[in-house]
Amino acid sequence: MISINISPTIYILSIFLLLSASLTTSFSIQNNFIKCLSINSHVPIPSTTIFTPNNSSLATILDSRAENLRLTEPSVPKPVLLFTPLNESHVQAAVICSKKLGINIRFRSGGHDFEGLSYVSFIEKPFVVIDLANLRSISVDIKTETAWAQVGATLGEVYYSIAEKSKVHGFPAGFCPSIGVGGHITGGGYGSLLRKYGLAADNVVDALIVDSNGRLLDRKSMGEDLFWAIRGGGGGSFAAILSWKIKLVAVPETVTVFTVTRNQDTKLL
Ligand SMILES: Cc1cc2nc3c(=O)[nH]c(=O)nc-3n(C[C@H](O)[C@H](O)[C@H](O)COP(=O)(O)OP(=O)(O)OC[C@H]3O[C@@H](n4cnc5c(N)ncnc54)[C@H](O)[C@@H]3O)c2cc1C
Ligand SMILES: *[C@@H]1O[C@H](CO)[C@@H](O)[C@H](O)[C@H]1NC(C)=O
Ligand SMILES: *[C@@H]1O[C@H](CO)[C@@H](O)[C@H](O)[C@H]1NC(C)=O
Ligand SMILES: CC(=O)N[C@H]1CO[C@H](CO)[C@@H](O)[C@@H]1O
Repeated sequence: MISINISPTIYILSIFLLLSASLTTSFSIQNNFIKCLSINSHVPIPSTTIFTPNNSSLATILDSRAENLRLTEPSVPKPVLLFTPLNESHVQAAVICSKKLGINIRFRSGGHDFEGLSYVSFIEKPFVVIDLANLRSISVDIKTETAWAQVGATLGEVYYSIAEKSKVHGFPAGFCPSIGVGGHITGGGYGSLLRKYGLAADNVVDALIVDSNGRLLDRKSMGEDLFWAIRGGGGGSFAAILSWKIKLVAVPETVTVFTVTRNQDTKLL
């Protein structure tokens, strides 16, 4: 029998050293990422867009668009950094830096992912969350019956912007107004206009993306294969989407909405 005696002092000391080593590592990951961002972005990065565990507001902003509350529990892995880009160039820099530094990256648009894939990573650590909520402008052009919607816009904001310009145009997408157009269209997107017009992804005519090399591409420069894949292949799989160009569809000026509730005893005629 071999027995190893470790004195409590050494034991406590080594735990302390281990802990402080891992803290130092995570601080240096953050510092390296922040440094790398500023080197690789063409547009200055305001300090108000970067949140680390040093910022007391990290948890607030992280949880603010986390639709699945079970995934906001303290036991669930947290990002080492959350970045809220204001410009396309910021997203390009984030992709380049996460690749360069070997950090996992999660993109979040509306945060409605049921499994929290946009703000939690169970497999690879450390990870950063790129929250695209600030990229949410929408421009509707009734003449060409199209609109550009940045990914941080919600479905409700898209529907509202269209309705402001026309009472006879709409867009076939999901029911819940707080869903982000970013994640929604990457996975298809079905709603009440499904039967007549198909999925949201069927009604996309162009997109602006950042590919895994940090290049900013549109439909023409990405090519038809990638353009096909991003419309249904699932979020976070092929590229970071920055905005979608959507085709508006015709809707009647007046619609009637009603809910039929029925139970086992209701007779359907
Ligand atoms: C209450 C509720 C109601 C819903 N109703 C409907 C419905 O009526 N019809 C329907 O079809 N679906 C519905 N859904 C499902 C919803 O469409 C999907 O969960 C969708 O992926 C959410 O998009 P998001 O941007 O809000 O989510 P997020 O959580 O931000 O993202 C979802 C996924 O896409 C990735 N992603 C996000 N943004 C980008 C981006 N810019 N580029 C690349 N990848 C990105 C994320 O990393 C994640 O993997 C509903 C979900 C909820 C919670
Ligand atoms: C966070 O705070 C610690 C301790 O004050 C510091 O060493 C570290 O550099 C800070 N991290 C960042 C990213 O500024
Ligand atoms: C990003 O910055 C470029 C260059 O300054 C500018 O042309 C572009 O409009 C900006 N994009 C957004 C979304 O603000
Ligand atoms: C919003 C905010 O205060 N962000 C700061 C969080 O902390 C990092 C590093 O500690 C700063 O660079 C950010 O400016």
